[in-house]
Amino acid sequence: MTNPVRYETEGQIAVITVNNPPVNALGHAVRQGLMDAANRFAGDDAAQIAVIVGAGRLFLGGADISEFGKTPQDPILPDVIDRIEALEKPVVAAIHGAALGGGLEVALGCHYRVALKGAKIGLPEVGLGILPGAGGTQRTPRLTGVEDALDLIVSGKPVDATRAQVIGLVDRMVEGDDARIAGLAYAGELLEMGATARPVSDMDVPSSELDWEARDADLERKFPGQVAQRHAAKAVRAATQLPFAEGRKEERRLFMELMETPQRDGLIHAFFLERKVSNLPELQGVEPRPIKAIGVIGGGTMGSGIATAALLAGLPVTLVETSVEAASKADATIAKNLDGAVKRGKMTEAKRAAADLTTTTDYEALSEADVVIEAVFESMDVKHQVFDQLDRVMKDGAVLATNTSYLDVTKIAGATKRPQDVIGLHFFSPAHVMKLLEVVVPERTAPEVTATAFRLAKTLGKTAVRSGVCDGFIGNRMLSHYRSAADEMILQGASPYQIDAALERFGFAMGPSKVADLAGLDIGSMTRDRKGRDLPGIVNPDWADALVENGDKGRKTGKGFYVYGDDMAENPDVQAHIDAAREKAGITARDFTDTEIVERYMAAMINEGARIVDEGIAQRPLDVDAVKLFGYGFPRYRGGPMKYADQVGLSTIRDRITRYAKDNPTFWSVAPMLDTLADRDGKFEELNQ
Ligand code: T1G
Repeated sequence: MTNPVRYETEGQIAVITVNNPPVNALGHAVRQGLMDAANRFAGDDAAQIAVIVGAGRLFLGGADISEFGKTPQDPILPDVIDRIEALEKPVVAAIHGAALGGGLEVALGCHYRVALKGAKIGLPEVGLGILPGAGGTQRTPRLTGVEDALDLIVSGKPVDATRAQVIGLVDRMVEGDDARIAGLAYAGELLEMGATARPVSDMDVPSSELDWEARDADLERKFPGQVAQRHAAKAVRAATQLPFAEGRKEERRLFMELMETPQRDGLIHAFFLERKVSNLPELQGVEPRPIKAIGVIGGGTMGSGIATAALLAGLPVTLVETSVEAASKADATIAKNLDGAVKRGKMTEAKRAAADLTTTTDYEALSEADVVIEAVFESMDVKHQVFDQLDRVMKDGAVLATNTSYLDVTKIAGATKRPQDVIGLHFFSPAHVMKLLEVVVPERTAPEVTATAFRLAKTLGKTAVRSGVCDGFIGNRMLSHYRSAADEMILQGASPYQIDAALERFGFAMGPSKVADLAGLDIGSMTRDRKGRDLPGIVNPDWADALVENGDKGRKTGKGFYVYGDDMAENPDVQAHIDAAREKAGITARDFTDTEIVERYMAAMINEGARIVDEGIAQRPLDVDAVKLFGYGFPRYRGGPMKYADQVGLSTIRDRITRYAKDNPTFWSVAPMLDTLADRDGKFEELNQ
């Protein structure tokens, strides 16, 4: 293997270039290369100053995440950085693109830092469930002060070069597009000034009046159940209380603790699956069709949200409605969405002014669109009418997408003259905010059309997951199962509020009754799927129907499982409806522990997830994880339901299901794939490879 680190001299300046595409991650060969380069520079009498640069699009992207969980190989990064810092001749980091995590820590080990305008500089480790483990928590506060260091390290959010200079993280910010040139120029100046090595570890940590206990309590509230943020703050605290060498030891100790957590494992799984999920074997080498103009049919919440998403991405949109009034209403909704995006800093004023939206009642206006997405009423008849029109007006090769959330996309496609061009794009509400896009692929869809859908998702900043055609696709099909498990528990004695609270403590953004309130209780009762059929083995919950009969349909009417006023409160009517249902079913209520609630809910989710993979609806377990993480509020630090199952152990999950099946064998039958894997002590992860 060629050395990823090159050493050369230009006059009195040594240039050390890291070239390890795609992101110059600090894998073993790079660490060894940097160590060798530092030693060579130390003994190179011709060179008086060194510049470290990254080849390609960025400086250094950080530690090589794929090495985590394996035995660390010497030299470890902290030692490499110490070696650089201990050099007697000065070293300059010349940053372009990004300096992240261990990448920034290398720059902090250098004596001077110059960054090109626009470079992203930060310590994103907490997002991976760890903390900066190569001196970052000790050196950063010495340069920026305690508050700015905590901001960087605990939020994990990078700053741009301009801000990095303001807070003292870099010495200089320059315009330009060549880090090597910028580094050489700065090094030349430093040489002329007679600048010397200036180790950050020799600097004092500026004093701080911070109440560390209160800050820790804040973090516990802000990141409930998560450990990395609090550990990271503890490491910064150590920097303020201990000499550098001791602080570093404490940083290492906290870092190693985090490395062992399932949260680290879950977050790293999430990092890689976010990238792998759109990397489909079937699309290797398949060119997407061009996407220059978008059509949207329907200007309701969904259609307007989809149009907003496209406009935010700078695509021109033509939206078709059935009447002039409806079209102008869509216009207003979209304008409001875009203005909101400007306010929240998601769109610049200039881009807002350039947003190119046409609303019309004339299908002919779509003749130039490359992709059209219909978001009309969920009825097969209405969809057929829309697709008849689209068949007539759309140009050859245009992609015809339906945003249905449960209708049979194969049937919709089959009714057109061009089934190869038809695909499902299941957006989640609000469509301009939610990250998930389920790409529903019927059998006859052309590969370029699927590739185009994935390209579109990327353009819109969404995470696309491929789903086959089935009731509810991946996400809602699973949802009806774990909601049913919740209903079963309510019937047997748990309260909806205990269930919500237990699952929120587990990490879900919202418990199932809050979700049901948000979606609207009339949208399909808790135990029925979206077509109103009962799921096998589950008693129909009369309580949700009773609420709807009462006019309490959830958030939109101000009352459902909860009463929505200034504060949110439990709806006192609910218990009587549940009592009635229990009486009817002849059930004496029993107590549930929070643990049992979580276990049953997760078992239902995992079991159905396994079926979905087995049937090929999802191609890999990681696709199931992605759907739940990016569309259903599953806690990222648990990596997704299938990852969680691997952590718990598949035979444990199977044992639980077998136990629940004693009372309700129809609903709780073990998925064949789960059974097979559990038999041989396997993991879902094997199927992700
Ligand atoms: N290690 C290994 N692989 C990585 C990687 C990394 N750090 N970063 C990216 N990749 C892979 C990625 O999986 C993808 O692979 C390809 O590179 C391109 O990535 C001691 C503990 C740098 C901003 O958290 O944020 O340092 O899919 O599609 O959009 O304290 O990658 O092509 O096979 O994301 O241009 C801290 C993580 C590590 C940075 C570039 N560093 N990376 O974005 O490309 S922890 C991070 C990113 C640490 C020290 C510690 C982004 C990027 P494939 P991409 P991009």
